[in-house]
Amino acid sequence: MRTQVVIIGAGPAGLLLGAHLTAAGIDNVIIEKQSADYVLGRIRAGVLESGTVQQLRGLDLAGRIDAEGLIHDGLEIAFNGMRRRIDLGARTGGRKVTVYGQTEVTRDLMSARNGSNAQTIYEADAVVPVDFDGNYPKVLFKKDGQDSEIPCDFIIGADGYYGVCRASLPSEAIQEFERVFPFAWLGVLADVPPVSNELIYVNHPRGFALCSMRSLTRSRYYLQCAVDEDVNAWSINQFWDEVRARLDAEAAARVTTGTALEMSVAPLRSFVAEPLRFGRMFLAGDAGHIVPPTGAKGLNLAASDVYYLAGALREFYEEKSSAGLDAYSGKALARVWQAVRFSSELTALTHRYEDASPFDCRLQLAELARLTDNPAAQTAFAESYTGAPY
Ligand code: FAS
Ligand code: PHB
Repeated sequence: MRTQVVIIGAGPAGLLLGAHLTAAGIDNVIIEKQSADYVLGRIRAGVLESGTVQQLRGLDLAGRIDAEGLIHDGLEIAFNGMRRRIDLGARTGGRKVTVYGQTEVTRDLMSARNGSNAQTIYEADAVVPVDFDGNYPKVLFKKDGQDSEIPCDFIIGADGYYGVCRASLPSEAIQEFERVFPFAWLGVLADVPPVSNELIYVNHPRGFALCSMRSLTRSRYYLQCAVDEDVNAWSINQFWDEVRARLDAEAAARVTTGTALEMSVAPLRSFVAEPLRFGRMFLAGDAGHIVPPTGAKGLNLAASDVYYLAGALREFYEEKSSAGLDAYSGKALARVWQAVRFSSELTALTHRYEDASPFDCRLQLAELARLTDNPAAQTAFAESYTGAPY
């Protein structure tokens, strides 16, 4: 079997790129180490930038988003016992975000791919990209115990932070930048109505909290916790009590409790690998960068990487030009670093640090007051949160 592009990883980055390439008539195979059900079982992002939605719409894959997604043109930031709204639409000339779970995006992309003749190999073992520094790359893997290989023109590493592609590189070929935050997020997904019709980001002396949602009947909550928090040490009632403890009285009174569909701890880190291209192998999405989820950027960065890469591959095959491929890494990284900056800033502003002095805490509150009072600060925040145009 030979193909033009092998994509390693069937998460949102891999599936979205596969959809673009299939639509452009570029032959591609996706190789995934887990099962499709396992990939769908991961509960992750919830907020889509308009660029991400527009890509799906351009691929005729936005039917469910248009029917079920929630358009948000504002959010609230709670601190010092009050809640202040930032009008995202008013500050950006109408840019909004769509609340629609990553799981549903993945489901829509998987369903479209299943309906096409594009091949996806799930539960592949020992996946290894080789010879990508030459002109004849290929991907080796085992399937049902059988050794296989797929020669191709290009390999795309869409295999996430713990994937094999970045790990296959010689250390001298890549520079890594990382900041691990001294806390994590304890997340709960529950079939209860959200506490508000918009997201609430909370800076509280007990720690950060985020009140989000997947629909008007399904909520997603996060609490700042220790990096080594034991998720099994929490009962769902203790979780709801802590959510209410970190909200103002009016919001706390509106929290609807229920059983957890999912409860998990996610670490927070910023990570960037440079460059994102190695001969005929390219990294996209979490394989190349990680942001703390505070800014709701992880999934959206995967989408912008894919947008650039899909355009470059179309240009290569249709116009025989490598200009887009040569420019990909620089272009993607410029956007990545802006998202890292914004996500790191918002994390520092909304989370409580054990070693913070009373002075530091007052400074945080002063910055939050400026952010929610000052039109220029609100505009800068809203432009970053809704996502700059590609
Ligand atoms: P993914 O990690 O989603 O997908 C990579 C795929 O590659 C996986 O299916 C994996 O099984 C596969 N793979 C790995 N190694 C392989 C190998 N050797 N061979 C073949 N396949 C291989 N972002 C937000 O915006 N908001 C959030 O709240 C949020 N919460 C998150 C919580 C957690 C626990 C994590 C880990 C991430 C979270 N993110 C969040 C970020 C997340 O949404 C990512 O940005 C998004 O999944 C990126 O998609 P991919 O780049 O496709 O990577
Ligand atoms: C989510 O709903 O999972 C979510 C929303 C906003 C964030 C992070 C996560 O900043």
